[in-house]
Amino acid sequence: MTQQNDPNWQDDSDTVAEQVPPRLQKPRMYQVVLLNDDYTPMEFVVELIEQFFYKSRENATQIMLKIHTEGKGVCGVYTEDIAETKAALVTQYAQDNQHPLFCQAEPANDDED
Ligand code: TYC
Repeated sequence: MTQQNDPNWQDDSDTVAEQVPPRLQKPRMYQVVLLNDDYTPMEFVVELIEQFFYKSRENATQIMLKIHTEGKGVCGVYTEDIAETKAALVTQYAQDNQHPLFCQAEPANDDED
């Protein structure tokens, strides 16, 4: 049947597709945290933060000192998969170098420091 003799044919050439708002949510973010210990050398921690978290020497030193004095410190915030992978890689790297340094990923809490 052609459009000329189809009784149900409608010209929709000027119809605008309805805009449906995308139902997307921001991914939950995870912070990668280093924990203090009494044995891992400060220099090792600073270099590790520079290498794994792409921080400047100055920023890495500040983060290391915060961990040393407060017990733990955030090195970076990522989506869950990346944060978990980074934490595992950092802990493994420390173990490979015979240091007890521990790194973990935890949900980032907006109202927490
Ligand atoms: N407390 C360690 C020292 O005095 C240094 C240190 C800093 C260790 C940060 C771990 O995540 C850490 N040598």
